[in-house]
Amino acid sequence: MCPMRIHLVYLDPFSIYPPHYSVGVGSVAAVLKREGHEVSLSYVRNDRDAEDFCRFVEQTRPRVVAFSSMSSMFPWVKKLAPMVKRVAPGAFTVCGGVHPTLEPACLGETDGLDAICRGEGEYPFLNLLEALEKGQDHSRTESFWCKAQGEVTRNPLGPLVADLDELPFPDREVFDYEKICAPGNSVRRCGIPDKRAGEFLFTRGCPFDCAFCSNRALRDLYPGKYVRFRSVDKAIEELHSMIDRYKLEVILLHDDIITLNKKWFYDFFTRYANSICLPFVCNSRVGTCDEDMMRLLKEAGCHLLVFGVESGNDYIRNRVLKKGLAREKIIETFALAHRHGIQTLSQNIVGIPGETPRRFIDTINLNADLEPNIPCIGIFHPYPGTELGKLCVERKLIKNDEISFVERTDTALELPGFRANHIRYYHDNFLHLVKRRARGKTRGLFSPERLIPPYPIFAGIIRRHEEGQREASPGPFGRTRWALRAVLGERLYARLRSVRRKILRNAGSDGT
Ligand code: B12
Ligand code: SF4
Repeated sequence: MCPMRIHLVYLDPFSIYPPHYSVGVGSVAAVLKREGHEVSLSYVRNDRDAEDFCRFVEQTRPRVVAFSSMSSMFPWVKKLAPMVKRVAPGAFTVCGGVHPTLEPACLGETDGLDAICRGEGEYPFLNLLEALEKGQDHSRTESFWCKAQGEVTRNPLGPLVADLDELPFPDREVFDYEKICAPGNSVRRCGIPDKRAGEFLFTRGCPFDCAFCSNRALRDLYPGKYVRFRSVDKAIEELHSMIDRYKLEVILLHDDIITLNKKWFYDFFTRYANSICLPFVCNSRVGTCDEDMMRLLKEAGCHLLVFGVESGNDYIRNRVLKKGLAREKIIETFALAHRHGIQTLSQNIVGIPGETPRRFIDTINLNADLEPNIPCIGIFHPYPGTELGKLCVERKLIKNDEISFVERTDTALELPGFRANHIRYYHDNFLHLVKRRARGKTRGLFSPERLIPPYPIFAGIIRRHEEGQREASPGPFGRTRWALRAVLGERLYARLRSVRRKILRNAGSDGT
């Protein structure tokens, strides 16, 4: 095949993350490069990047402009695809990634977009390029939906890559990886931000059925074996070569559940402990990691272990989210990690369909019991194709269907039992509420239960009071001063003090 010029676009507008790497895009780039294609990439975070990208396309005229998009980024594909057609009318435009995979109808709604790729894109994309290059009918390529004169041709999904080892290592150069792995630029708040960190992913797919997660929806698309692993040999080889090349000091393992397959786990981490032993961060799942595994994780250098707790309310966690986790097992697993000296991060969600403030208090309480080193929270988002995403559409709970950058930091739903401003309140104050509950403050005016509506309107006051109390000088006067400051707010309090000072000055005291 003749080499073609392909320009990839990684969309990351308004992201909460610093610039990062995508293993999926890197893998597509590596396969294209192996076939001799010339591959470049624009990393688009804002309007200025978008302008630079358009200028680049106008000047270099690539044969194909290929976007990668999750759901929240798709509005940017809608914005950029017509711009590409304006500056380089001959370019073929295509989009792959989770969003077009689970919401393929987006092709018909997007001007200037010629095709979408559903599912794994490495080999299907090569097939499409071959058809384009030979002038054949590309619209029949497996895994693609193609659009011409408003007509959409829908093709079935091609097979999954059965043996991940046949794929080259994901390409990092195309992403300017030197910059991405630089100290201070770590995607996870893993507590070691001043080191050079590298991201890896050795497995694909997850066998669990969580109703909020795209993984389950992706698995449903493919019959047969969906969960696959790279061989331990290849995984270790990739680690060694990237550690040498980029002088990595911390490893971020993005695999959904690194403890999923015991045999793979023991092989991999025994070799990791013996030959690499750099501190690493990884994801696990409660119920897949026993005492021996925890010991090996520690020996190998595990710095932070991430678990999805999602909700402390049993009904929400197991009936709505279908997480399938017993409360006792969660507590046991966190305690086990802490006993082995491994730090933990708990991932939680607020604003779930069926949730109420009262139910959410259980999440605060459970996190206080777990004492994770990092309690994290995101606002529920109804991702397309997921069980809960579909339920939200059916029940007309979605008030903001243009998914935007506020995803996970604001709610897209209108829930009957949980007002949007309360969801935001609990999201913004989660850490504080968990810490307070963990300090044993279970009663009194400022206990989390008290914050059930309408109390969140006092959130600012309560928070100021809490923070102030810690700094307050002991004794009843110190506390009263802080309580006053909390209730009045900084400005009014300062004014009151200056008036008091004036009065005292007039009376001959220094007024401190
Ligand atoms: C690692 C990871 C991250 C990392 C790295 C991001 C990345 N782009 O890889 C970090 C932590 C930075 C991250 C951030 C976010 N993530 Co994330 N992440 C994942 C995770 C766990 C693995 C992704 C992965 O590497 N998969 C394996 C690779 C091989 O698959 P892939 O990336 O989909 O790529 C393949 C195909 O999609 C396709 N393809 C992809 N692009 C293209 C382009 C073309 C042209 C073609 C032809 C094909 C193609 O071919 C690839 C190779 O086979 C997934 C869950 C999962 N298991 O998939 C969630 C997941 C993808 N993330 C998700 C979300 C929501 C986010 C955030 C939006 C969260 C937030 N609010 O900040 C951000 C968005 C960042 C961004 N700009 O895209 C959701 C997406 C749901 C959705 N429908 O949009 C997922 C599915 C998790 C979930 N909740 O269900 N994430
Ligand atoms: S939330 Fe975790 S365990 Fe559940 S399906 Fe998604 S990746 Fe698997």
